Amino acid sequence: MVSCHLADPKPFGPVPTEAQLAWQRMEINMFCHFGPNTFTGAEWGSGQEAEEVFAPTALDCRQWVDVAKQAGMGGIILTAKHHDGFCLWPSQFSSHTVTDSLDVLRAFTDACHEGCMKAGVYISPWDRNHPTYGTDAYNDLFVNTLKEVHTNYGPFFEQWFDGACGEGPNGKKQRYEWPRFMQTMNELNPQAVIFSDIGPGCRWVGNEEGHCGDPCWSTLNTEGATPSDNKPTPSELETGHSLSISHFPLSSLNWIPAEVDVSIRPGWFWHADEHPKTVDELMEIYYNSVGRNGLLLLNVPPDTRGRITAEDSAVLVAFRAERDRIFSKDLAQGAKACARHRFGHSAKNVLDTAYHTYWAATGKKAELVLELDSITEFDIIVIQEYIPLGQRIENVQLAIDEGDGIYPYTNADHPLCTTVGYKRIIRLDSPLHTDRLLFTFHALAPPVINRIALYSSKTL
Ligand code: FUL
Repeated sequence: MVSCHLADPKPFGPVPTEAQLAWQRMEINMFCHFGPNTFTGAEWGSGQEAEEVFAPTALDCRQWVDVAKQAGMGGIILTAKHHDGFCLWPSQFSSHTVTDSLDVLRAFTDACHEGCMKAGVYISPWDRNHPTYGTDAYNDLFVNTLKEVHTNYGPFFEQWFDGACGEGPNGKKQRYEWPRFMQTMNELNPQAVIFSDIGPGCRWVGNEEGHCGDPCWSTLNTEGATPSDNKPTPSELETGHSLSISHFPLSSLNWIPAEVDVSIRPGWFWHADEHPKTVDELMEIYYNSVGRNGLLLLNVPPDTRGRITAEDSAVLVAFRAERDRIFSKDLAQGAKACARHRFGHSAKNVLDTAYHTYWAATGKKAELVLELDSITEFDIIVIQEYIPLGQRIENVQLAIDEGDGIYPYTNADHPLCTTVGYKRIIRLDSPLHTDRLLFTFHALAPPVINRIALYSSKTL
């Protein structure tokens, strides 16, 4: 990754693996819920649907890839098996599947491969169809299913383990053998980021409304927890656990960043009478997920043809255009950045766009001044911590030059923002006009920052 020299700061606390870092930098991915529910109007199929119900009339996974690309997404995760147990590939371990000639998972992975799109897979442990569900034999079956999918269709960049655990056809709940499932995944594809309510690759954000908590730490205590039992509460999943407020020893915290799964429509599956969210709603979700240190996994369900609707793709294209409009011109470019204290890596590094260059401060309270060429109007500030060295910042304060001196813009009770992490996008209540900004960072360890940028939400 980065070459080390003597003045490199040491990592602080848990840090991401290379796969987790690459995952976080994807920022927005697409989720595709597709299966018998697409045709029956259900959200949770009973598992008793006839296989023939699943009959897309014009399946086109290349179109999903094209739409995802136009929306600026780098990965798509397909529900290869939802709770109804129906497999979108002809599995040898189930009779509730597509036919050989309608291998959707193959069409999906081929289209992703051709289109340089990363493919991910959702395989629900809860299975309302399989006769063995609720017995020990089901755990063996589930391990075999993972092996079948990852060996024949992989590699996948992400494996999604849904946390739902309901009853099977025999009226029994399954006791999932999580350590075995995770071990199997490690053997099959150690690079895959594994999603479950508690990771280990990434965690559920605790809600399905499209927002992280504030703060949102990528660190989480999972001691004694499994994805089904003794888990942190939804509000703990929203905020994560910080070293400062937690009573946990450092060793019990792990790097498990938040993934914000939310649907573009009211349901996860396509339903004829539902419509997508507006661009403004999607922007709000973007600010509250990617802008708060999360990864946005936006569900865009294909319809009964097996295509993403024109209505959904139009909103996605407009959503991308709006992000491009605001974030293509960094008003801090050409500015000077200076800091009295630095640990080898100078403050000017916060202004370049290279990921692995950063300013390393020397104290837990650190100041950085940004001097702009001229008085500039902006209403959005983006800050990125260099997370390969850990998440350190607890809050940020801002003071600005008002022409006759520098005055605080925020105070201790209302900081500019709480923790930063991979990316923090701060929207100001009203535009600021200034040519000098003084940032004060309060951190658990000397902050390491790789980017500060300024934007205007107005059309310039
Ligand atoms: C939930 C499931 O029960 C929903 O059907 C959906 O798949 C969502 C992403 O996760 O736990």
